[in-house]
Amino acid sequence: MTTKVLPKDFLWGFATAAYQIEGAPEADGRGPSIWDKFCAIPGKIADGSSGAVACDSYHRTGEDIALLKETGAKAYRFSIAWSRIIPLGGRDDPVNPAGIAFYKTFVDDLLKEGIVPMVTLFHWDLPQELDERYGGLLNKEEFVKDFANYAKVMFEALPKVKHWITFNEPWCSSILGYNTGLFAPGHTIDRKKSPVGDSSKECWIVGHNFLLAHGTAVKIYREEFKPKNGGEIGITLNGDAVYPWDTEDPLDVEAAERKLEFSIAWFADPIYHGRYPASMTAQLGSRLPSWTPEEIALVQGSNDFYGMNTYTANYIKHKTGTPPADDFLGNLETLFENKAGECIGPETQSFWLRPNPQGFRNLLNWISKRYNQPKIYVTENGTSLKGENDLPLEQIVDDEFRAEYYRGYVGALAKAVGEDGVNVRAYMAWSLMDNFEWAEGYETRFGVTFVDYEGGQKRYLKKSAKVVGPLFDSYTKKE
Ligand code: GBH
Repeated sequence: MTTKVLPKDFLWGFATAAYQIEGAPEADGRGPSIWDKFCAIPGKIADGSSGAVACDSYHRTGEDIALLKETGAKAYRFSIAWSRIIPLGGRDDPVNPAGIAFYKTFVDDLLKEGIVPMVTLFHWDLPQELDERYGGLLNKEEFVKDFANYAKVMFEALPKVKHWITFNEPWCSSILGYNTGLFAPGHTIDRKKSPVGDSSKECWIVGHNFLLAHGTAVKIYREEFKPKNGGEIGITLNGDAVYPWDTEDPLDVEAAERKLEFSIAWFADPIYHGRYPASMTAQLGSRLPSWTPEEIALVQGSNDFYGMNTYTANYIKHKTGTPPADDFLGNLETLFENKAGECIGPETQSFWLRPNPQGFRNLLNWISKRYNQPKIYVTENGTSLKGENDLPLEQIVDDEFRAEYYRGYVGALAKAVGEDGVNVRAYMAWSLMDNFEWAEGYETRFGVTFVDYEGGQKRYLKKSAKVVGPLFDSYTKKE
């Protein structure tokens, strides 16, 4: 059997996000985002840091493109900072030409080097003004209209972009932003952590609003831009693989399925099937917003591709009894050991992440089956490495653990395509370079490039940067 299983035009490359790499929060008229505000609250970010400088990519686009060239990447997924484009965010607020010019030039520069841009419109950095003005993501009427306006401004500004992603991981903005409060804007029911928030309700409202905003932007793109520009648009959802804690216990088997429904199907079922999953309706009742016919008509069928972010796997153990009102997992526990005491994978720097390539293959199959074989773009996949930040440079750049992660995961992808028939057409490794890892600050590194934050943001390619390209080369058909 041939190992050349990926189509010739398979897109592979690396991903980043605006707030994690750009820095320059006040340059050229950028307005503040909810992450600028959140980082300034003591105790929210592990090392007390923020994205104020990060990788300084706003001033180093040339260096970043050179890095991409060195890796041989065919594509680059990056996100746009809404508050650079419309500093106050709203549809009646002024558009900032300097913000537009920055991304326009960047896209042109990428294309000049033969690198395909894949653009995320929203990677969590809502303009701060919208949060203050009307409650931001919680306000269905206003948020949907303002996002649609911003999306349209970008579609108009960047006609050469052919791959658009509306939202990155709405699960994270909804649950971490409005239930646990770990991410901006930090709402949670726990009054020790936040003066505002109702974890039993707000996250589900925000999730609903994301879907509507996505559907609305897609409608605009399809009606006004796709006919002339010929591009495509989708949403990126996060979700990790599952195994029942006890494969003999039907309740664990069911719980494992429920975990996927509460993370992935929450968003993907409305988009592909026109409804929320039954398990969520059953547990959440009227706390889960219901769809009006007009709303669901916007959302159903609104993906040209399925954007998939995935990193790890969990053993799932069911819980008994009525779940608490703030439960968002689906009345279950996520574990790294199963009943037999087997461990799912080696430790990394991220407490939530342990590599498990077989899980990736399983999850690709699950998505493919549940959503009738959509075209899948893996828009993020990667790992941190235990203790990496404390190593000397010569050991950091020799990141065999990360290289092995990519061998395992890309190998699993090739099997899913070649042996299981899953339709995967792109893969973006997370991340092109070490960057601001949100609530973890800079201690956790995900880059295939080391960024020397103390040494003027200089970049050094790690071993893993040189492994991804040859891997895809080995799996991709030449014609
Ligand atoms: C991605 O999310 C992000 O898109 C990217 O910006 C980020 O840098 C990258 O991961 C690496 O972290 O137990 O409440 O802390 C991945 C999905 C879901 C992974 C939430 C971390 C932590 C949940 N993330 N999860 S919590």
